[in-house]
Amino acid sequence: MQAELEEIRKDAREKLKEAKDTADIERVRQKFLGRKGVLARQMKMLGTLAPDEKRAAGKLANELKEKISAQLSVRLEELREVKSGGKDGAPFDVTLPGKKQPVGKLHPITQTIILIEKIFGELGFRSVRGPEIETEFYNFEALNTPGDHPARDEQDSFYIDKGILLRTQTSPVQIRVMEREKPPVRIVASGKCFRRDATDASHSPMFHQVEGLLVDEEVTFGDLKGVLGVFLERMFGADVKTRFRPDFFPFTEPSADVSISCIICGGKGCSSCGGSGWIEILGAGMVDPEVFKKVNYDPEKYVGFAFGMGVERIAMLKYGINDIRLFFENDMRFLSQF
Ligand code: 2U9
Repeated sequence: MQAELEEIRKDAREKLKEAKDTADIERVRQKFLGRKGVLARQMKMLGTLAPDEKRAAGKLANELKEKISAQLSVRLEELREVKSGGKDGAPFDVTLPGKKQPVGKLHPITQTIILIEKIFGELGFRSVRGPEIETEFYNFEALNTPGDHPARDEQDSFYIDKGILLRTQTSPVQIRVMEREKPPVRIVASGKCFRRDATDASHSPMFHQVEGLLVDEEVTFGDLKGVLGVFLERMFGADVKTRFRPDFFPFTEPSADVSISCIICGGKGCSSCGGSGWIEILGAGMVDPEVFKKVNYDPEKYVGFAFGMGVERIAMLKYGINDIRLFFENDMRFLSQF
């Protein structure tokens, strides 16, 4: 009997070692400890033994039963740990170092547009968007740019069909708003614009603009200077000086080219500002009465000012970027810095 119990002990240990999952363990339990199992059979046979032998073998059989039962529990625990990956029963090992998840961000151009819109929002301007595919009427004619104007040259624009093109500026959005709404109007229109420019460090055939328009009664050039002065100070710092010089745009009269004192040298003159101490940053002017006529606004009653800026240029100056192409190459080493 002793020899048989020893055989059973070895066999149980072997089978438990081989067990791969809880189902295997249950099978081992049934085989050795079950009601019709190997040990139960041995217990039954005890009755056939002499009293002394019976006592000794009974003791051994009971000890073996407890031993196998304990080994079953240990093996079950081992298998649970392998499956869960951790000793504490969690679905993963909480002691392992975590994997860093890459967090998405807004593109620096989008961030810049949002910042510009926020500043003008605080000055009472509402943000508007419009179609990127436009008609010649909205993109040119309504903006006092007739068919023989140099800006209408097909070379400068991407035409989709006769009279249909990718917008070259965001101004058609303001025309659409004026057609829909009566003054007072106080809006900033932002988004993608397209021109047939060869790509280099400062040009891209796709770029972004933010343009503003304010129409009301008794608006002056002084109001325009005040609004742009506040914007440029908030964008580039309280120390920045602004300079307005005469310029020409078909849709504004008079028009101005607006510069800020160089943010690199403070106005002394350096390589960034070409030695002049000034950096051209946006264009502006009083809305040409011809534009008001196109949208049925009374040019005798209403006055307005408008301004426009290239977002890439603003972002390049603000963040010290020297090549516009960096914005559109989708290199994470560049983008993740913003
Ligand atoms: C309406 C009437 C007038 C928008 C204006 C500018 C001056 C200007 C350029 C800056 C750099 C375009 O991206 S850029 O090349 N823009 O200088 N834009 S006034 O004037 C308008 C707009 C809408 C109805």
